Amino acid sequence: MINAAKFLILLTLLFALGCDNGSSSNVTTGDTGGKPPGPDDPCPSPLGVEIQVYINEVMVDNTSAVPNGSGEFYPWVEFYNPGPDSMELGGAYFSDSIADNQRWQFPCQFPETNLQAGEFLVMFFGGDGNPDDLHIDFLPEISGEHIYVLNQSSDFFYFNADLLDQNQSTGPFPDGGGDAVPLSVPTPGGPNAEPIPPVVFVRGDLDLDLDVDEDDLALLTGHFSGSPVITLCADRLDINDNGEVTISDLSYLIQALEPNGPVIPEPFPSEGVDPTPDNIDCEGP
Ligand SMILES: [Ca+2]
Ligand SMILES: [Ca+2]
Ligand SMILES: [Ca+2]
Ligand SMILES: [Ca+2]
Repeated sequence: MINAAKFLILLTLLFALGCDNGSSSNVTTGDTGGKPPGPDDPCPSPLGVEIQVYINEVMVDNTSAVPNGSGEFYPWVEFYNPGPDSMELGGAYFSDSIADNQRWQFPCQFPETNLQAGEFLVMFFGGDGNPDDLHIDFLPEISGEHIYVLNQSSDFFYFNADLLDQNQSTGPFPDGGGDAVPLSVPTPGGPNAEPIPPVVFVRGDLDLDLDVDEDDLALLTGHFSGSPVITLCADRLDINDNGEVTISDLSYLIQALEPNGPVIPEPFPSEGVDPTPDNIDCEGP
């Protein structure tokens, strides 16, 4: 019995050690083409617990907002060390894929990757694979839902690029680990600005009287026959909330105004925000 218990303890210890080494040795081996892991690795990947740094702000469609050192416009991501200790990102991985979370590794020879407590680091995408260049060596998708991964699992950053306009960034407010929301102004290298306040509207209310009736139907009919309704919040016209303004919205509104017709999707009948992401702008009345 005693021997069996010792054996079990040994097995448990071996398993724990194996797991501990496994995450880092696999990383090293995979990255160096089979070179044995160990202290010889000039740029070892840090363990997850060693990196307490947030992915803090992201701009994927940077056409004119933030130039890089060469005056070019590439997507960028901001990292933030909330402290109290300094953090070294050299050797850590960054990726836009959970399945492939080692897409790019921070180089080790740059003093910039050592973040003091409270410090921000802005990294541009679009590197050319040159390890002497402090650029992320891939380009991110600029539409759809995404999750970014730091150091394989140290931090995850989820955002929906479809909610962002060109030159608009997303991140938590205040800085740190909260949900990413579209921010009122990009702040690369500094504390995040306040979120853009959500725009409220009534779906189907085209004449802005907070009611949906035959007057709005007349306007929507005109919209599809040569008298377009001009509104910054085109979400009002997406009566069936399918993410596009088409003639089907007109037939939906006609039916919705009939007795026992279909109900117009929210926000209706009261003002509210569009609950479903889409590419339609809604920035004001
Ligand atoms: Ca910022
Ligand atoms: Ca109305
Ligand atoms: Ca529609
Ligand atoms: Ca919508």
